[in-house]
Amino acid sequence: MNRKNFDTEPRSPRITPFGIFVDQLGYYPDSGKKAIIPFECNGFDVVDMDGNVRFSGTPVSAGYDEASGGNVWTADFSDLAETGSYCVKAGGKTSAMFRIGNDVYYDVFDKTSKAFYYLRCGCGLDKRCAGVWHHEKCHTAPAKLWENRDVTLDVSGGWHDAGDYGRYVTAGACAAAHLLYAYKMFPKAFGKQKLNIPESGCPDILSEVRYELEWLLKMQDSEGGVYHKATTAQHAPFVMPEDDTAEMYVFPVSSMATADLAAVCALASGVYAAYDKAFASKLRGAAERSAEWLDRHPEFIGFANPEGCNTGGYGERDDFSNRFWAYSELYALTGDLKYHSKLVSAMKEDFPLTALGYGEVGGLGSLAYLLSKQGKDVNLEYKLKSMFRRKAEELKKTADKSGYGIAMTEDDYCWGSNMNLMTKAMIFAINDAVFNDRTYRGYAKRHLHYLLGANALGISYVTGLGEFRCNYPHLRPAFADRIEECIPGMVAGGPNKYLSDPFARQVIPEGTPPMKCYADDTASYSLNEITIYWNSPAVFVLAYLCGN
Ligand code: 9MR
Ligand code: ZN
Repeated sequence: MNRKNFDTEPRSPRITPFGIFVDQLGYYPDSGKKAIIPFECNGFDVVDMDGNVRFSGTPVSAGYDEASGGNVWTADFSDLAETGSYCVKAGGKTSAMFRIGNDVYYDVFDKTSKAFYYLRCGCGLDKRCAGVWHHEKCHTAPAKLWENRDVTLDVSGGWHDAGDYGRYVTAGACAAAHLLYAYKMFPKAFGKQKLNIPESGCPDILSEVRYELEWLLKMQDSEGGVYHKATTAQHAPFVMPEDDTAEMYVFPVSSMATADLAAVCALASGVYAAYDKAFASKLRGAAERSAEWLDRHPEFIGFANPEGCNTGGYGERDDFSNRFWAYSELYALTGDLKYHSKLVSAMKEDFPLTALGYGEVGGLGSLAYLLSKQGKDVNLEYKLKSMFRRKAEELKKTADKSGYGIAMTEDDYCWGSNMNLMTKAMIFAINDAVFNDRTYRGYAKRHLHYLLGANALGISYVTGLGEFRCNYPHLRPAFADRIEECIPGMVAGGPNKYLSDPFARQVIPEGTPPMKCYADDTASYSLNEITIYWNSPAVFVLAYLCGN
Protein backbone atom coordinates (compact mmCIF):
# COMPACT_ATOMS: atom_id res chain seq x y z
CA MET A 1 0.00 0.00 0.00
CA ASN A 2 1.79 3.15 -1.08
CA ARG A 3 0.53 6.08 0.90
CA LYS A 4 3.57 8.22 0.38
CA ASN A 5 3.30 8.97 -3.29
CA PHE A 6 -0.42 9.30 -3.60
CA ASP A 7 -0.11 12.48 -5.57
CA THR A 8 1.68 10.75 -8.39
CA GLU A 9 0.24 7.25 -8.12
CA PRO A 10 -3.45 7.01 -7.31
CA ARG A 11 -4.43 3.45 -6.49
CA SER A 12 -7.22 1.52 -8.17
CA PRO A 13 -10.29 1.60 -5.97
CA ARG A 14 -10.36 -1.21 -3.42
CA ILE A 15 -13.29 -3.46 -4.23
CA THR A 16 -15.58 -4.80 -1.54
CA PRO A 17 -15.13 -8.52 -0.97
CA PHE A 18 -18.88 -8.75 -0.35
CA GLY A 19 -21.57 -9.29 -2.97
CA ILE A 20 -24.51 -8.58 -0.67
CA PHE A 21 -24.83 -5.27 1.11
CA VAL A 22 -25.86 -4.69 4.73
CA ASP A 23 -25.36 -2.17 7.50
CA GLN A 24 -22.08 -3.57 8.76
CA LEU A 25 -22.72 -2.31 12.27
CA GLY A 26 -26.10 -3.96 12.37
CA TYR A 27 -29.75 -3.58 13.24
CA TYR A 28 -31.96 -3.15 16.27
CA PRO A 29 -33.86 -6.34 17.15
CA ASP A 30 -37.23 -4.68 16.58
CA SER A 31 -36.21 -2.85 13.40
CA GLY A 32 -36.91 -3.55 9.76
CA LYS A 33 -33.89 -5.36 8.32
CA LYS A 34 -33.20 -5.67 4.62
CA ALA A 35 -30.03 -6.77 2.91
CA ILE A 36 -29.52 -5.53 -0.62
CA ILE A 37 -28.75 -8.06 -3.33
CA PRO A 38 -27.65 -6.62 -6.69
CA PHE A 39 -28.26 -9.87 -8.63
CA GLU A 40 -31.12 -12.29 -9.18
CA CYS A 41 -31.29 -15.40 -7.00
CA ASN A 42 -33.91 -17.77 -5.67
CA GLY A 43 -33.48 -17.61 -1.94
CA PHE A 44 -31.32 -16.20 0.82
CA ASP A 45 -30.17 -17.38 4.24
CA VAL A 46 -29.14 -15.48 7.32
CA VAL A 47 -26.38 -17.46 8.94
CA ASP A 48 -24.89 -17.11 12.42
CA MET A 49 -21.21 -17.29 13.27
CA ASP A 50 -21.39 -21.05 13.80
CA GLY A 51 -22.68 -21.49 10.28
CA ASN A 52 -26.25 -22.31 11.34
CA VAL A 53 -29.02 -20.97 9.14
CA ARG A 54 -31.20 -18.82 11.39
CA PHE A 55 -33.55 -17.37 8.81
CA SER A 56 -34.41 -18.07 5.17
CA GLY A 57 -36.44 -16.12 2.68
CA THR A 58 -37.01 -15.15 -0.91
CA PRO A 59 -35.55 -11.91 -2.26
CA VAL A 60 -38.05 -9.39 -3.56
CA SER A 61 -37.34 -7.35 -6.66
CA ALA A 62 -37.00 -3.63 -6.07
CA GLY A 63 -36.63 -3.02 -9.80
CA TYR A 64 -34.01 -0.95 -11.54
CA ASP A 65 -32.14 1.44 -9.28
CA GLU A 66 -31.08 4.55 -11.19
CA ALA A 67 -28.43 5.77 -8.79
CA SER A 68 -26.52 2.50 -8.72
CA GLY A 69 -27.26 1.64 -12.34
CA GLY A 70 -28.54 -1.87 -11.78
CA ASN A 71 -31.39 -4.12 -10.73
CA VAL A 72 -31.77 -4.62 -7.03
CA TRP A 73 -33.47 -7.23 -4.85
CA THR A 74 -34.03 -6.93 -1.14
CA ALA A 75 -33.77 -9.72 1.40
CA ASP A 76 -36.14 -8.95 4.23
CA PHE A 77 -35.16 -10.64 7.50
CA SER A 78 -36.98 -8.24 9.85
CA ASP A 79 -38.45 -11.20 11.74
CA LEU A 80 -35.04 -12.30 12.92
CA ALA A 81 -34.85 -10.48 16.25
CA GLU A 82 -32.41 -12.54 18.25
CA THR A 83 -29.29 -10.74 19.44
CA GLY A 84 -26.19 -12.11 17.75
CA SER A 85 -23.74 -11.87 14.86
CA TYR A 86 -24.76 -12.90 11.38
CA CYS A 87 -24.20 -12.61 7.68
CA VAL A 88 -26.52 -12.98 4.69
CA LYS A 89 -25.79 -15.56 1.99
CA ALA A 90 -27.37 -15.96 -1.43
CA GLY A 91 -26.33 -17.21 -4.87
CA GLY A 92 -22.88 -18.17 -3.63
CA LYS A 93 -22.20 -14.67 -2.31
CA THR A 94 -22.11 -13.29 1.19
CA SER A 95 -22.53 -10.04 3.09
CA ALA A 96 -20.22 -8.54 5.68
CA MET A 97 -20.71 -9.67 9.26
CA PHE A 98 -23.19 -7.58 11.24
CA ARG A 99 -24.89 -7.74 14.62
CA ILE A 100 -28.45 -7.59 15.85
CA GLY A 101 -28.68 -5.91 19.25
CA ASN A 102 -29.86 -2.87 21.13
CA ASP A 103 -26.32 -1.52 21.37
CA VAL A 104 -25.26 -1.82 17.74
CA TYR A 105 -24.81 1.93 17.14
CA TYR A 106 -23.14 2.96 20.41
CA ASP A 107 -19.67 2.52 19.05
CA VAL A 108 -20.29 4.48 15.86
CA PHE A 109 -22.08 7.17 17.87
CA ASP A 110 -19.12 7.52 20.23
CA LYS A 111 -16.49 7.41 17.51
CA THR A 112 -18.18 9.92 15.20
CA SER A 113 -18.51 12.21 18.25
CA LYS A 114 -14.89 11.70 19.29
CA ALA A 115 -13.75 12.58 15.76
CA PHE A 116 -14.05 16.27 16.70
CA TYR A 117 -11.47 15.81 19.44
CA TYR A 118 -9.03 14.36 16.91
CA LEU A 119 -9.53 17.46 14.78
CA ARG A 120 -8.70 19.91 17.57
CA CYS A 121 -6.28 22.65 16.64
CA GLY A 122 -4.10 24.67 19.01
CA CYS A 123 -3.46 21.91 21.50
CA GLY A 124 -1.57 18.66 21.60
CA LEU A 125 -3.52 15.41 21.58
CA ASP A 126 -2.06 13.35 24.39
CA LYS A 127 -1.64 9.59 24.34
CA ARG A 128 -4.13 9.08 27.13
CA CYS A 129 -6.96 10.56 25.07
CA ALA A 130 -5.74 10.05 21.52
CA GLY A 131 -3.94 6.68 21.79
CA VAL A 132 -1.65 6.03 18.85
CA TRP A 133 -3.04 9.08 17.05
CA HIS A 134 -1.51 11.54 19.54
CA HIS A 135 0.41 14.56 18.27
CA GLU A 136 2.05 17.80 19.37
CA LYS A 137 0.23 21.10 19.55
CA CYS A 138 -0.33 22.92 16.29
CA HIS A 139 -1.07 26.35 14.83
CA THR A 140 -0.56 28.35 18.01
CA ALA A 141 1.56 31.20 16.63
CA PRO A 142 -0.19 34.55 16.39
CA ALA A 143 -1.95 35.12 13.07
CA LYS A 144 -1.71 38.17 10.82
CA LEU A 145 -4.64 40.03 9.36
CA TRP A 146 -4.52 39.28 5.63
CA GLU A 147 -5.32 42.87 4.78
CA ASN A 148 -3.08 44.53 7.33
CA ARG A 149 -0.08 42.41 8.15
CA ASP A 150 1.00 44.71 10.98
CA VAL A 151 -1.89 43.48 13.06
CA THR A 152 -1.44 40.15 14.78
CA LEU A 153 -4.04 38.30 16.78
CA ASP A 154 -4.54 35.08 18.67
CA VAL A 155 -7.01 32.85 16.87
CA SER A 156 -5.70 29.53 18.15
CA GLY A 157 -8.10 26.72 18.95
CA GLY A 158 -11.18 25.22 17.33
CA TRP A 159 -11.32 22.23 15.02
CA HIS A 160 -9.46 21.73 11.78
CA ASP A 161 -12.20 21.93 9.18
CA ALA A 162 -11.47 18.84 7.22
CA GLY A 163 -8.59 17.10 5.49
CA ASP A 164 -6.96 20.53 5.41
CA TYR A 165 -5.88 22.55 8.44
CA GLY A 166 -8.05 25.57 7.75
CA ARG A 167 -10.64 26.86 10.19
CA TYR A 168 -13.71 28.47 8.69
CA VAL A 169 -16.44 30.20 10.69
CA THR A 170 -19.53 29.24 8.69
CA ALA A 171 -18.48 25.59 8.52
CA GLY A 172 -17.65 25.52 12.22
CA ALA A 173 -20.89 27.23 13.24
CA CYS A 174 -22.92 24.71 11.26
CA ALA A 175 -21.14 21.67 12.70
CA ALA A 176 -21.38 23.03 16.24
CA ALA A 177 -25.09 23.73 15.70
CA HIS A 178 -25.77 20.16 14.52
CA LEU A 179 -24.12 18.87 17.68
CA LEU A 180 -25.91 21.34 19.95
CA TYR A 181 -29.27 20.46 18.43
CA ALA A 182 -28.46 16.78 18.78
CA TYR A 183 -27.85 17.41 22.46
CA LYS A 184 -30.90 19.64 22.89
CA MET A 185 -33.27 17.25 21.17
CA PHE A 186 -31.86 13.89 22.27
CA PRO A 187 -30.07 14.55 25.57
CA LYS A 188 -30.53 10.98 26.77
CA ALA A 189 -28.14 9.72 24.11
CA PHE A 190 -25.34 11.86 25.47
CA GLY A 191 -25.93 11.05 29.13
CA LYS A 192 -23.84 7.92 29.11
CA GLN A 193 -21.38 8.96 26.45
CA LYS A 194 -17.73 8.74 27.57
CA LEU A 195 -15.49 10.22 24.93
CA ASN A 196 -12.26 10.15 26.96
CA ILE A 197 -11.41 13.79 26.30
CA PRO A 198 -9.47 15.99 28.76
CA GLU A 199 -12.43 18.00 30.11
CA SER A 200 -15.17 16.96 32.50
CA GLY A 201 -18.01 18.61 34.41
CA CYS A 202 -20.67 18.53 31.72
CA PRO A 203 -21.68 16.06 29.02
CA ASP A 204 -18.59 15.34 26.92
CA ILE A 205 -20.20 16.54 23.71
CA LEU A 206 -20.70 19.98 25.28
CA SER A 207 -17.04 20.15 26.34
CA GLU A 208 -16.09 19.27 22.79
CA VAL A 209 -18.39 21.88 21.23
CA ARG A 210 -17.12 24.45 23.70
CA TYR A 211 -13.64 23.94 22.30
CA GLU A 212 -14.96 25.21 18.96
CA LEU A 213 -17.05 27.98 20.48
CA GLU A 214 -14.04 29.44 22.32
CA TRP A 215 -12.32 29.71 18.98
CA LEU A 216 -15.36 31.19 17.25
CA LEU A 217 -15.42 33.91 19.92
CA LYS A 218 -11.83 34.82 19.02
CA MET A 219 -12.90 35.34 15.41
CA GLN A 220 -15.18 38.25 16.34
CA ASP A 221 -13.65 41.70 15.92
CA SER A 222 -14.18 44.66 18.24
CA GLU A 223 -17.15 45.91 16.21
CA GLY A 224 -19.00 42.59 16.29
CA GLY A 225 -18.07 41.60 12.73
CA VAL A 226 -16.67 38.10 12.32
CA TYR A 227 -13.64 37.14 10.26
CA HIS A 228 -14.50 34.58 7.62
CA LYS A 229 -11.62 32.18 8.19
CA ALA A 230 -8.20 31.53 9.68
CA THR A 231 -5.91 29.62 7.35
CA THR A 232 -2.46 29.69 5.86
CA ALA A 233 -2.19 31.27 2.41
CA GLN A 234 -1.95 27.88 0.70
CA HIS A 235 -3.10 24.44 1.77
CA ALA A 236 -0.36 22.69 3.74
CA PRO A 237 1.47 19.70 2.31
CA PHE A 238 0.54 16.30 3.76
CA VAL A 239 2.41 16.79 7.03
CA MET A 240 1.35 16.48 10.67
CA PRO A 241 -0.42 19.62 11.93
CA GLU A 242 2.49 20.62 14.16
CA ASP A 243 4.75 20.57 11.10
CA ASP A 244 2.55 23.01 9.24
CA THR A 245 4.36 26.14 10.34
CA ALA A 246 3.48 28.49 7.50
CA GLU A 247 2.17 31.92 8.44
CA MET A 248 -1.44 31.89 9.65
CA TYR A 249 -3.75 34.59 8.31
CA VAL A 250 -7.11 35.92 9.35
CA PHE A 251 -9.30 36.84 6.38
CA PRO A 252 -11.83 39.68 6.12
CA VAL A 253 -15.18 39.83 7.86
CA SER A 254 -18.17 38.41 5.98
CA SER A 255 -21.84 38.91 6.75
CA MET A 256 -22.40 35.12 6.56
CA ALA A 257 -19.76 34.46 9.21
CA THR A 258 -21.12 37.27 11.38
CA ALA A 259 -24.69 36.00 11.18
CA ASP A 260 -23.69 32.38 11.75
CA LEU A 261 -21.65 33.36 14.79
CA ALA A 262 -24.59 35.30 16.21
CA ALA A 263 -26.80 32.26 15.63
CA VAL A 264 -24.58 29.59 17.08
CA CYS A 265 -23.60 31.70 20.09
CA ALA A 266 -27.25 32.41 20.89
CA LEU A 267 -28.08 28.72 20.55
CA ALA A 268 -25.12 27.75 22.70
CA SER A 269 -25.91 30.38 25.32
CA GLY A 270 -29.20 28.63 26.01
CA VAL A 271 -27.55 25.23 26.21
CA TYR A 272 -24.58 26.15 28.44
CA ALA A 273 -26.69 28.20 30.88
CA ALA A 274 -27.33 25.03 32.86
CA TYR A 275 -23.59 24.40 33.34
CA ASP A 276 -21.74 27.68 33.29
CA LYS A 277 -23.64 30.96 33.65
CA ALA A 278 -20.61 33.14 32.92
CA PHE A 279 -19.88 31.33 29.67
CA ALA A 280 -23.56 31.49 28.69
CA SER A 281 -23.62 35.22 29.21
CA LYS A 282 -20.38 35.70 27.28
CA LEU A 283 -21.97 33.82 24.37
CA ARG A 284 -25.10 35.91 24.56
CA GLY A 285 -23.09 39.13 24.56
CA ALA A 286 -21.17 37.98 21.49
CA ALA A 287 -24.39 37.02 19.70
CA GLU A 288 -25.93 40.40 20.44
CA ARG A 289 -22.84 42.29 19.28
CA SER A 290 -22.85 40.41 15.99
CA ALA A 291 -26.58 41.07 15.58
CA GLU A 292 -25.93 44.79 16.06
CA TRP A 293 -23.23 44.59 13.44
CA LEU A 294 -25.79 43.01 11.07
CA ASP A 295 -28.11 45.96 11.74
CA ARG A 296 -25.36 48.37 10.78
CA HIS A 297 -24.56 46.30 7.68
CA PRO A 298 -27.78 45.36 5.94
CA GLU A 299 -25.78 44.75 2.75
CA PHE A 300 -24.38 41.36 1.80
CA ILE A 301 -20.67 41.08 2.47
CA GLY A 302 -19.63 37.86 0.81
CA PHE A 303 -16.28 36.18 0.60
CA ALA A 304 -14.02 35.10 -2.20
CA ASN A 305 -10.40 34.09 -1.88
CA PRO A 306 -8.05 36.98 -2.45
CA GLU A 307 -5.21 36.56 -4.89
CA GLY A 308 -2.48 34.43 -3.36
CA CYS A 309 -4.74 32.26 -1.23
CA ASN A 310 -5.99 28.81 -2.26
CA THR A 311 -7.63 27.49 0.92
CA GLY A 312 -11.40 26.88 1.17
CA GLY A 313 -13.63 29.75 0.08
CA TYR A 314 -17.02 28.88 1.54
CA GLY A 315 -18.47 31.68 -0.54
CA GLU A 316 -22.24 32.11 -0.63
CA ARG A 317 -24.40 34.03 -3.05
CA ASP A 318 -26.39 35.80 -0.37
CA ASP A 319 -26.74 35.85 3.40
CA PHE A 320 -30.55 35.59 3.68
CA SER A 321 -30.69 32.24 5.44
CA ASN A 322 -27.79 33.20 7.71
CA ARG A 323 -29.56 36.34 8.93
CA PHE A 324 -32.81 34.42 9.41
CA TRP A 325 -30.98 31.81 11.50
CA ALA A 326 -29.30 34.52 13.62
CA TYR A 327 -32.54 36.36 14.43
CA SER A 328 -34.41 33.16 15.05
CA GLU A 329 -31.85 31.93 17.58
CA LEU A 330 -31.71 35.33 19.26
CA TYR A 331 -35.46 35.38 19.56
CA ALA A 332 -35.48 31.85 20.97
CA LEU A 333 -32.86 32.87 23.53
CA THR A 334 -34.12 36.29 24.58
CA GLY A 335 -37.80 36.49 23.66
CA ASP A 336 -37.10 40.05 22.52
CA LEU A 337 -39.74 40.98 19.93
CA LYS A 338 -37.30 43.07 17.93
CA TYR A 339 -35.67 39.79 16.86
CA HIS A 340 -39.08 38.39 16.00
CA SER A 341 -39.79 41.18 13.57
CA LYS A 342 -36.31 40.85 12.09
CA LEU A 343 -36.70 37.14 11.51
CA VAL A 344 -40.07 37.75 9.87
CA SER A 345 -38.51 40.40 7.58
CA ALA A 346 -35.63 38.08 6.77
CA MET A 347 -38.19 35.53 5.58
CA LYS A 348 -39.36 37.88 2.83
CA GLU A 349 -36.36 36.72 0.86
CA ASP A 350 -36.44 33.44 -0.95
CA PHE A 351 -34.34 30.68 0.61
CA PRO A 352 -35.01 27.08 1.64
CA LEU A 353 -36.50 26.91 5.13
CA THR A 354 -35.49 23.33 5.80
CA ALA A 355 -31.88 23.33 4.60
CA LEU A 356 -29.40 22.10 7.18
CA GLY A 357 -26.04 22.41 5.45
CA TYR A 358 -23.16 24.84 6.00
CA GLY A 359 -24.24 27.28 3.28
CA GLU A 360 -28.02 27.31 3.39
CA VAL A 361 -28.90 27.29 7.08
CA GLY A 362 -32.61 28.16 6.93
CA GLY A 363 -33.54 24.83 8.49
CA LEU A 364 -31.53 25.66 11.58
CA GLY A 365 -33.43 28.94 11.88
CA SER A 366 -36.74 27.12 11.49
CA LEU A 367 -35.71 24.59 14.10
CA ALA A 368 -34.76 27.38 16.50
CA TYR A 369 -38.21 28.88 16.12
CA LEU A 370 -40.10 25.62 16.44
CA LEU A 371 -38.21 24.49 19.56
CA SER A 372 -38.29 27.90 21.20
CA LYS A 373 -40.19 28.39 24.44
CA GLN A 374 -41.02 32.00 23.54
CA GLY A 375 -44.39 33.16 22.29
CA LYS A 376 -44.99 32.17 18.70
CA ASP A 377 -46.93 33.56 15.80
CA VAL A 378 -49.23 30.61 15.11
CA ASN A 379 -49.28 31.16 11.38
CA LEU A 380 -45.54 31.25 11.20
CA GLU A 381 -45.24 28.19 13.39
CA TYR A 382 -47.71 26.39 11.16
CA LYS A 383 -45.81 27.43 8.06
CA LEU A 384 -42.46 26.17 9.36
CA LYS A 385 -43.95 22.92 10.58
CA SER A 386 -45.61 22.37 7.23
CA MET A 387 -42.31 22.98 5.47
CA PHE A 388 -40.62 20.24 7.47
CA ARG A 389 -43.54 17.89 6.95
CA ARG A 390 -43.71 18.58 3.24
CA LYS A 391 -39.98 18.06 2.92
CA ALA A 392 -40.22 14.70 4.68
CA GLU A 393 -43.09 13.62 2.45
CA GLU A 394 -41.12 14.55 -0.64
CA LEU A 395 -38.04 12.68 0.63
CA LYS A 396 -40.18 9.70 1.52
CA LYS A 397 -41.40 9.45 -2.07
CA THR A 398 -37.85 9.47 -3.41
CA ALA A 399 -36.74 6.91 -0.83
CA ASP A 400 -39.60 4.58 -1.73
CA LYS A 401 -38.39 4.51 -5.31
CA SER A 402 -34.79 3.71 -4.37
CA GLY A 403 -33.61 0.13 -4.16
CA TYR A 404 -31.48 1.22 -1.23
CA GLY A 405 -34.36 2.92 0.59
CA ILE A 406 -32.75 6.36 0.56
CA ALA A 407 -33.97 9.75 -0.58
CA MET A 408 -30.95 10.54 -2.72
CA THR A 409 -31.57 11.89 -6.21
CA GLU A 410 -28.82 11.53 -8.79
CA ASP A 411 -27.88 15.17 -8.23
CA ASP A 412 -27.38 14.51 -4.55
CA TYR A 413 -24.29 12.47 -5.42
CA CYS A 414 -22.05 15.50 -5.48
CA TRP A 415 -19.06 16.65 -3.41
CA GLY A 416 -19.86 15.62 0.16
CA SER A 417 -22.86 13.46 -0.82
CA ASN A 418 -22.82 11.88 2.61
CA MET A 419 -23.81 15.26 4.04
CA ASN A 420 -26.85 15.24 1.77
CA LEU A 421 -27.57 11.73 2.95
CA MET A 422 -27.29 12.57 6.64
CA THR A 423 -29.16 15.88 6.49
CA LYS A 424 -32.05 14.03 4.81
CA ALA A 425 -32.01 11.61 7.72
CA MET A 426 -32.06 14.66 10.01
CA ILE A 427 -35.27 15.84 8.32
CA PHE A 428 -36.90 12.50 9.16
CA ALA A 429 -35.58 12.66 12.74
CA ILE A 430 -36.87 16.23 13.15
CA ASN A 431 -40.28 15.20 11.88
CA ASP A 432 -40.39 12.40 14.40
CA ALA A 433 -39.26 14.71 17.22
CA VAL A 434 -41.50 17.64 16.34
CA PHE A 435 -44.64 15.76 15.30
CA ASN A 436 -44.15 12.52 17.19
CA ASP A 437 -44.44 10.75 13.90
CA ARG A 438 -42.64 7.42 14.28
CA THR A 439 -43.21 6.35 10.69
CA TYR A 440 -40.16 8.38 9.74
CA ARG A 441 -37.82 6.50 12.03
CA GLY A 442 -37.34 3.64 9.57
CA TYR A 443 -36.48 6.15 6.83
CA ALA A 444 -33.83 7.80 9.00
CA LYS A 445 -32.38 4.38 9.79
CA ARG A 446 -32.11 3.34 6.17
CA HIS A 447 -29.95 6.40 5.50
CA LEU A 448 -27.65 5.30 8.28
CA HIS A 449 -27.62 1.77 6.87
CA TYR A 450 -26.41 3.17 3.55
CA LEU A 451 -23.63 5.12 5.30
CA LEU A 452 -22.54 1.98 7.11
CA GLY A 453 -22.42 -0.39 4.17
CA ALA A 454 -25.85 -0.89 2.60
CA ASN A 455 -24.73 0.89 -0.55
CA ALA A 456 -23.72 -0.24 -4.03
CA LEU A 457 -20.04 -0.39 -3.12
CA GLY A 458 -20.62 -2.38 0.06
CA ILE A 459 -18.36 -0.03 2.01
CA SER A 460 -18.76 1.66 5.36
CA TYR A 461 -18.06 5.36 4.87
CA VAL A 462 -16.93 5.78 8.46
CA THR A 463 -13.28 5.09 9.27
CA GLY A 464 -12.59 2.42 11.86
CA LEU A 465 -16.11 0.99 11.68
CA GLY A 466 -17.39 -1.98 9.70
CA GLU A 467 -15.68 -5.01 8.25
CA PHE A 468 -15.03 -3.29 4.89
CA ARG A 469 -14.57 0.40 5.49
CA CYS A 470 -12.85 3.45 4.12
CA ASN A 471 -9.38 3.81 5.57
CA TYR A 472 -7.49 6.26 3.34
CA PRO A 473 -9.36 9.55 3.52
CA HIS A 474 -7.95 12.80 2.23
CA LEU A 475 -6.97 13.81 5.76
CA ARG A 476 -3.51 15.19 6.38
CA PRO A 477 -2.67 13.64 9.78
CA ALA A 478 -4.11 10.27 8.73
CA PHE A 479 -1.58 10.22 5.93
CA ALA A 480 1.35 11.83 7.74
CA ASP A 481 1.16 9.71 10.90
CA ARG A 482 2.15 6.57 8.93
CA ILE A 483 -0.26 4.54 11.03
CA GLU A 484 -2.03 2.00 8.86
CA GLU A 485 -5.37 2.17 10.70
CA CYS A 486 -6.99 5.55 10.13
CA ILE A 487 -8.11 7.76 13.02
CA PRO A 488 -11.59 6.32 13.69
CA GLY A 489 -15.02 7.87 13.36
CA MET A 490 -14.39 10.09 10.33
CA VAL A 491 -17.21 10.31 7.76
CA ALA A 492 -15.93 10.37 4.18
CA GLY A 493 -17.49 12.76 1.66
CA GLY A 494 -18.64 9.81 -0.44
CA PRO A 495 -19.64 9.31 -4.07
CA ASN A 496 -19.50 12.37 -6.29
CA LYS A 497 -20.73 11.90 -9.85
CA TYR A 498 -18.97 15.09 -10.96
CA LEU A 499 -15.54 13.56 -10.23
CA SER A 500 -14.23 16.98 -9.22
CA ASP A 501 -10.52 16.24 -8.93
CA PRO A 502 -7.91 14.81 -11.29
CA PHE A 503 -7.45 11.62 -9.27
CA ALA A 504 -11.16 10.87 -9.28
CA ARG A 505 -11.22 11.29 -13.05
CA GLN A 506 -8.21 9.03 -13.39
CA VAL A 507 -9.60 6.11 -11.39
CA ILE A 508 -13.36 6.23 -11.99
CA PRO A 509 -14.38 5.30 -15.54
CA GLU A 510 -16.66 7.69 -17.37
CA GLY A 511 -20.30 6.63 -17.22
CA THR A 512 -20.00 5.09 -13.74
CA PRO A 513 -23.39 5.37 -11.98
CA PRO A 514 -23.53 8.12 -9.33
CA MET A 515 -23.62 5.84 -6.29
CA LYS A 516 -20.46 4.12 -7.47
CA CYS A 517 -18.40 7.25 -8.12
CA TYR A 518 -16.14 6.78 -5.14
CA ALA A 519 -12.63 5.61 -4.35
CA ASP A 520 -11.06 5.18 -0.95
CA ASP A 521 -7.95 7.07 -1.94
CA THR A 522 -6.07 9.78 -0.05
CA ALA A 523 -5.46 11.57 -3.30
CA SER A 524 -9.10 12.25 -4.04
CA TYR A 525 -10.33 15.31 -2.20
CA SER A 526 -13.64 15.40 -4.04
CA LEU A 527 -14.54 11.80 -3.12
CA ASN A 528 -12.75 11.02 0.06
CA GLU A 529 -12.11 14.06 2.21
CA ILE A 530 -13.65 14.32 5.65
CA THR A 531 -15.16 17.46 7.21
CA ILE A 532 -16.60 18.49 10.56
CA TYR A 533 -20.00 19.18 8.92
CA TRP A 534 -20.16 15.72 7.39
CA ASN A 535 -19.53 14.17 10.80
CA SER A 536 -21.93 16.40 12.69
CA PRO A 537 -25.17 15.40 10.93
CA ALA A 538 -24.18 11.75 11.42
CA VAL A 539 -23.83 12.42 15.16
CA PHE A 540 -27.27 14.06 15.13
CA VAL A 541 -28.85 11.04 13.44
CA LEU A 542 -27.09 8.63 15.77
CA ALA A 543 -28.17 10.63 18.81
CA TYR A 544 -31.73 10.35 17.54
CA LEU A 545 -31.44 6.61 17.04
CA CYS A 546 -29.56 5.94 20.30
CA GLY A 547 -31.39 8.30 22.60
CA ASN A 548 -34.97 8.45 21.48
O1 9MR B 1 -17.63 20.81 1.29
C1 9MR B 1 -17.35 21.71 0.23
C2 9MR B 1 -18.07 21.23 -1.00
O2 9MR B 1 -19.46 21.27 -0.81
C3 9MR B 1 -17.67 22.08 -2.19
O3 9MR B 1 -18.23 21.54 -3.35
C4 9MR B 1 -16.14 22.10 -2.31
C5 9MR B 1 -15.63 22.93 -3.46
O4 9MR B 1 -15.89 24.26 -3.27
O5 9MR B 1 -15.57 22.59 -1.10
C6 9MR B 1 -15.87 21.80 0.01
O6 9MR B 1 -15.32 22.37 1.13
C7 9MR B 1 -13.94 22.20 1.36
C8 9MR B 1 -13.46 23.54 1.92
O7 9MR B 1 -13.53 24.51 0.94
C9 9MR B 1 -12.07 23.46 2.53
N1 9MR B 1 -11.96 22.39 3.47
C10 9MR B 1 -12.33 21.09 2.93
C11 9MR B 1 -13.75 21.11 2.41
C12 9MR B 1 -14.18 19.72 1.92
O8 9MR B 1 -13.59 19.36 0.74
ZN1 ZN C 1 -3.93 23.02 14.05
